[in-house]
Parts: sequence; C-alpha cells; structure tokens
Amino acid sequence: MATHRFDPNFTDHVVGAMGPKTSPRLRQLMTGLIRHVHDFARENELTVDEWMAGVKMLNWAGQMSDDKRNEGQLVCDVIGLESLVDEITFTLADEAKDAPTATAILGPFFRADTPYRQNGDDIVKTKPADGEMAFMHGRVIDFTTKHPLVGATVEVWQASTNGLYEQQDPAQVEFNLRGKFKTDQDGRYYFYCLRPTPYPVPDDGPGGKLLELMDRHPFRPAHIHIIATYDGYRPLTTQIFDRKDQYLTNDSVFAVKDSLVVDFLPRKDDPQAGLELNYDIKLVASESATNGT
Ligand code: MBD
Ligand code: FE
Repeated sequence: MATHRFDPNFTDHVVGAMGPKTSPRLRQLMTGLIRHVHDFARENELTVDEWMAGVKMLNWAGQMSDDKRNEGQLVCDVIGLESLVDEITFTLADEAKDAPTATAILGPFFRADTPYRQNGDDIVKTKPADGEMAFMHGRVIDFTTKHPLVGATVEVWQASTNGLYEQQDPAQVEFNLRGKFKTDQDGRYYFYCLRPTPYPVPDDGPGGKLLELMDRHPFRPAHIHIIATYDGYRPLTTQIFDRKDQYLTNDSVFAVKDSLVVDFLPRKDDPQAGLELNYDIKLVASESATNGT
C-alpha cells in the first residue's frame, strides 16, 4: 500500500502502459527508472519549478555536448554514476596484488579519432613551460599466462598543466597529449608524456554548476587515461593516478582505485625526461571472462 498521500495507482498505470513488444531488459530498466523517479518526486514533494530546473540542466548539458565534449557524462560523473556503473560492470574480486588491471571510468574527454604514433614518440606536441617530462613504458600481458601480447593497442590521453585537454584549449595543437600505440615484439609500449597534474573539471556547464550547488570542490587527482585492446581479450578502459597527488582520496568523480595508483620515479641519463613510469597492463582473455562460451 502506498505510504504517501498521492494517487496510489499512478505509477503502476505509467509502468503498465508499456506494450508487449518492449524487450524484457528495457521493460525492467524502464520499470525501475519510472518507479524510482516517481518515488523520488513524491518523497521530496518535488515542485514544478524544481523539476523544470532539472530539465533545464539536462537540456543545457545536451546543448553543450558534441564529438569533443560530453557534458551529460560529466553530470553523471559528479554524482558518482559512471563510477558506480563501472564497479557493477567490472566487479573485480578485490585489489589483490595479482589481479587483472582494474577498470576506471572513461570520462567526457575521450576522442574516438586519436592517431596512431610510433613507440618512442613524444605525445607532448605543445609543451607547457611548467611541464615535467616523463617516459612511460610497460608491457601488455595476458593476466593468466603472463605472456606478452604483441601488437596490442594502448591508447592514452591526458590534460596539460593548465588543467585543459587539447579540445578545450585553442593554444594546444590538435591531438596534443593523446596517442595510440601498438606493442612491439616483446609486448612493449613506450612514449614520452607529461607528469599529470591535478585539475578542476570544467565549471562552464551543468556538471560544474551541480558541484557548486552541492558545495563540493571540482578537482580531480592527476591521472592518465588508458584504453588497452587486443583481439580475443576484454577491452580495458582505465586511468592511472600519481601517488603524490593531494586529491587521491577525494576525487570529484570518485574514480580512484588503490591498484591504479602509480609511482613516477627519477630517470637518469635521458635528455628528454627526468621521470619514468613503468606500468604493465594485464588483460583477461574473453573466453575466461565468459567461461568458455
Ligand atoms: C575528466 O578529465 C575525467 O577524466 C573525468 C572522468 C571526468 C571529468 C573530467
Ligand atoms: Fe580526465
């Protein structure tokens, strides 16, 4: 029985309006969404003005999104939804030492058209004066057999020291701080990049506005985004985080996992970089993910 003083049949009526051709999964999701949204509105006695403020925020997010920017995703990120869905989809037993590389959220600044580069290339095409150069390298390996995966794709992207990704910043050349690499005969990838620095998520849209309204800071800990793929293996989307960062325990989008925290170490005798990051990526074969089917 309804515990509220509104029409007790209304939500069932809306759910029941779905026709027989609705797929079972969509029916389940829409039923849950409608019930929760209705309960949310009743429990909070949501007013027309408050609801309309939410609609405006959604529209604002859509209007400022394009192939270079995904504001709807950022709105989800600041309320922890993308991180929660990531956890649900890729439940990894724990943060044991010997686990496959953990996933992390994609975020709103991925670009599908990032170019391939050669191992050893420098992804820093527009170099900020205060940027610290790092040599990032490692292997892509099969988590179970530990064998190197030859010809695996490793895609990376990072923001510059001014807190902006290249598509947010006209002063950076296109695809600055982005690149796709193929692992060599030993399963290795290697390139030069910046030591990442912390930065605020953009505050010019509804994502930033929501943070302000919730009295929360906008900072993300320094990170590098990675997508690693190899035929026959589960694609991996993740981020790695600098252990020295002050925002490690209070990321504005809740994406940090212990196993993704890395150490930048001093690098000697390399005129191109004073820091080095060694990071192996452990992928899981698709078969073992789906139990042989
Ligand atoms: C970012 O750079 C980011 O990686 C995420 C997940 C959300 C907002 C900005
Ligand atoms: Fe990011």
